[in-house]
Amino acid sequence: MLTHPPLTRADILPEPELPAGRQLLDEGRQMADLWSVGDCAFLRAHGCASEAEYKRRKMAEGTVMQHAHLGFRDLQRSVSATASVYEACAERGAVIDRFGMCLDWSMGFPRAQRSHQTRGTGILLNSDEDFARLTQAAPAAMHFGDFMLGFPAALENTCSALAAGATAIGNLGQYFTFRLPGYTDDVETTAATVKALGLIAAQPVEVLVHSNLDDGYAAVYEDLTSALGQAMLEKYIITDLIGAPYAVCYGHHFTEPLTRIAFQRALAMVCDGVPGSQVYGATVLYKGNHAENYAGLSAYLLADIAAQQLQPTGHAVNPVPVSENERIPDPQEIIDAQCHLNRMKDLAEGYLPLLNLQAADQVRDTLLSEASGFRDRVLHGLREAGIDTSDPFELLLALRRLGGRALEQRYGAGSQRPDMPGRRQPRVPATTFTELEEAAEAFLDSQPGQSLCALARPEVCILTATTDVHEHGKMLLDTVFARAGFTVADGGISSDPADVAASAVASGAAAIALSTYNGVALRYARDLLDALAQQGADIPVLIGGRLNEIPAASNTSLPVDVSRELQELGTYPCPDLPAATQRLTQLLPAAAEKQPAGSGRTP
Ligand code: B12
Repeated sequence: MLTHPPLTRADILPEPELPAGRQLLDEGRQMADLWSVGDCAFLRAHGCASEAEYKRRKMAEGTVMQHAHLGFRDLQRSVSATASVYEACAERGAVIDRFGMCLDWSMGFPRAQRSHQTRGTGILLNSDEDFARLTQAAPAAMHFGDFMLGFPAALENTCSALAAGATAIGNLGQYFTFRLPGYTDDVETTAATVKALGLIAAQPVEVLVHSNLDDGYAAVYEDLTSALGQAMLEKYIITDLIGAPYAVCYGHHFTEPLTRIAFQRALAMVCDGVPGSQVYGATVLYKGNHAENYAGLSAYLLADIAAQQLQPTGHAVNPVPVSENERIPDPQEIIDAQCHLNRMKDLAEGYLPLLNLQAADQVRDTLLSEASGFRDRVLHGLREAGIDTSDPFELLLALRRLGGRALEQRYGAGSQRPDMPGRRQPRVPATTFTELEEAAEAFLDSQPGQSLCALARPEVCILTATTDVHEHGKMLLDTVFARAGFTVADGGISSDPADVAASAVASGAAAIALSTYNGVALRYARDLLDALAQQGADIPVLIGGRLNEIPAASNTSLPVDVSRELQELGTYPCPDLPAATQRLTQLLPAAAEKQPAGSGRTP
């Protein structure tokens, strides 16, 4: 059994001096005289002071709210899409209560530094006016979440969002896991975030601090009790230490109804009275074509509508368009998903009398008791290590530096797994991990999987890495390559090209397997090949995930496939694991000859 040496302050916060949380909060609070919640189409249309007030009204009426996520690189296109999606849905009787703006990751950098940063697929807002154009585009609440809190531009972006009339601002979840390319200053990031939180807390109207748990550690915790414990820790920081209302979002990785509903019912207890922001669609269910993805959409909408009708928590339901696994959706696909939700709200009603919530409430109770244990163990462990857990700056930075995996390993609820040192047996398993495990096993049992096993040898090392936060593709590769019998080197998550090249050389990798999703495949591949060439290394690069980019001269703001360009550049685009096996068979012939076909795999 793995025993962890006790943590010390020097392990986590070795700096002799760090900013004081209380002072940062004060700096933010003092800015409230200059920066306060402004007017916008939503607040005007509904005569309310904040989205929280609106949500409480809808909860009392028993209305299930609708959330639409949208954002194209071109601002004018985003503004007109917001208006036209709202109107087209309203004509069909579907009311969009709120929009979530899918902002670009370069928004995380302060405005003065943005022009030369790598861009993804989202909107870039560069001034107060840009934010206001969106909040005036439709009478729905405008939620600015991605790349706001948790980044060096947190304060600047929060000022603009408040002035434009936004009363739900996020995304605390991203603070823990998202990284900006080429930028590593976590002290500056945390200081900017704490100041922004001080400004939010000092507003005379209720401004919700939104956290998408699945953007944060819920994507890496194997146990849903840790994910709920994370919500408790975040609430402690946001509400108890800072004095702002904390609004949870969850959903991407909750693929089956029992735990999806149980988690919502547990959150109702944790957030006592503060409405949730939204429940995100179970986006990982989208694996097929549009027709198949509609089944996933209907399945989680039924669970979410029922959950809201049985116990309203204020989470607007987010029907994710069925093109989700291809690229960012176009406006018609967003309209279709919203109309689908609206119709499902009628149809779901007939199911309510059939639901027996006993099983869900048993899971809820386990979640609640184990999650509070997790929270208490984390806080106790950090205090013992010499972290001031009453200082939001110290606590945030310590949680971020430790990382989700280490927090769960040290303080998770389940017992340690004798078969896998460092991992625990989840009390309420997160389905993503179970599904990745099943996908790895199914592949290894298949004919291409057997060929990969035959090719593998411990002296052949494959380095895996990701260009951005998406790490499930990498987890799958790690499991498959290791079980096939290769040595796997870790090139990291959100790694910069030069670091991946250096790690590949240092580990003597025979191939690099790169997973990329953010619409930066081509630029990243070019930089990686340059970095390898600078090191005098000729290591083949297999690349998979979402191989697309928005062309510089695009008038649709939609990304296009760049597989052919990646091939011309000299990398090996792989749509799936069988394609990777085929490539490796060509690239590692020596190993293939030495190893007789049909050899076994590592347990
Ligand atoms: C889960 C998910 C997330 C999670 C990631 C959690 C985590 N820690 O991993 C969260 C919620 C955090 C997230 C965040 C974002 N996401 Co996301 N996400 C997804 C989602 C739903 C699944 C992707 C995934 O992990 N699949 C699991 C893997 C195992 O399956 P797979 O993708 O089919 O992969 C197969 C192959 O491609 C292969 N593979 C993968 N990599 C490699 C590499 C090699 C070498 C090989 C051989 C094979 C291989 O393995 C699989 C088996 O065949 C997709 C949509 C979808 N349904 O696919 C969007 C998606 C990838 N995300 C997207 C976006 C835009 C984002 C954000 C930028 C949104 C935002 N504004 O905040 C952020 C990222 C921010 C950042 N800093 O990078 C877009 C990308 C758009 C594009 N390029 O066109 C997508 C397509 C959604 C969409 N339609 O808009 N996301």
